[in-house]
Amino acid sequence: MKMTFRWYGEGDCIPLQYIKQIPNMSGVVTAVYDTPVGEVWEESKIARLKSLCDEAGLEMEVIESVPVHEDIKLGKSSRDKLIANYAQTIRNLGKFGVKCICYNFMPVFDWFRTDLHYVQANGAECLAYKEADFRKLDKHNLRLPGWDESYTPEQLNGLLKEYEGMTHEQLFENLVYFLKVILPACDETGINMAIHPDDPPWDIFGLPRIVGRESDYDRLFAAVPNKHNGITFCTGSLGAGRFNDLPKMAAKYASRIYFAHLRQLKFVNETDFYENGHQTSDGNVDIYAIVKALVENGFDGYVRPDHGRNIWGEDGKPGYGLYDRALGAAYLNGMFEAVEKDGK
Ligand code: DNO
Repeated sequence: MKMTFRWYGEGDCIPLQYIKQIPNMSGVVTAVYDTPVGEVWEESKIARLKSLCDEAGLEMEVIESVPVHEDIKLGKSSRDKLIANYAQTIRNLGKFGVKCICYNFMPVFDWFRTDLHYVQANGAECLAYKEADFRKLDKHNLRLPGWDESYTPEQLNGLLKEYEGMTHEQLFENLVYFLKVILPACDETGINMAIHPDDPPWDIFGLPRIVGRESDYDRLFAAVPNKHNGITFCTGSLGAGRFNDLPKMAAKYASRIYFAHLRQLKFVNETDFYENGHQTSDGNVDIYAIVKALVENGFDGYVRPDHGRNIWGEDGKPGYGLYDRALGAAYLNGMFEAVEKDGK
């Protein structure tokens, strides 16, 4: 495995040098952030990012994310041009040594939590989900914590309207259509696509979600068997669904898992949870069993510590501060070393 760390480009307040100082850190997971969704990422922008990483002694082999335009998810006639642009971005990234692209196919919203500043008894701050707070939200007048606030309320309402009546089957067909058109660019460049699960892995605000459980992956790989069609195995997203058996899924799909987001969550009742330190004993996600399942089944992809808490007085981007993610990386490094050595 290669340990990596998410870095939000030049706007990130965490310097690359600090990331490099974390033991066993091979590279960063980053993106071009100033190109509108749907347009081709220019080579000059990718080159700039790459040279910053090179200077810091870090690889740039994983991109998270190249976002998918809503028209592609909606299956509109404008999608062909947008998908061609996406394929061109893949080709451009391939020229700079990128090996894996993380993306998602969630309509309108990306990951979702109801609280970005949940304070734990020990004073640490983290992200949390509370069903009762979720139910209070009015989808037409949303002020959601964390997600991209680039939509005006009018745009958001317009978009939600366009999705009205969209079924899971249609959304799935639109995903398959998208993959079939871009995969030749992956065959050429060797880049693996790694779809991020829906977070949380169920429909929200009446929008269909199609990547959140074992049967979804079975269906996806049956429809698109190409080996470049792979997974970002996000334990926090999949783990929010109590119906998912994560070690089983990790074992079953290990050869398709190109990227693992390892994070912890702790349920406080049937539906509500908060995110916690990475350690298995800190929550409901059995990190040890997942790492073991991955390693024993030949996983050889990228790993990153995911959502950390804000600790030690840090006021970092929620989920993405330095300290707790660095602790997570150290824990995961030890876990992989032990499990890998045991297997030899
Ligand atoms: C949350 C992240 C996601 C992820 C995208 C991938 O912290 O894991 O936002 O980057 O869903 O496209």
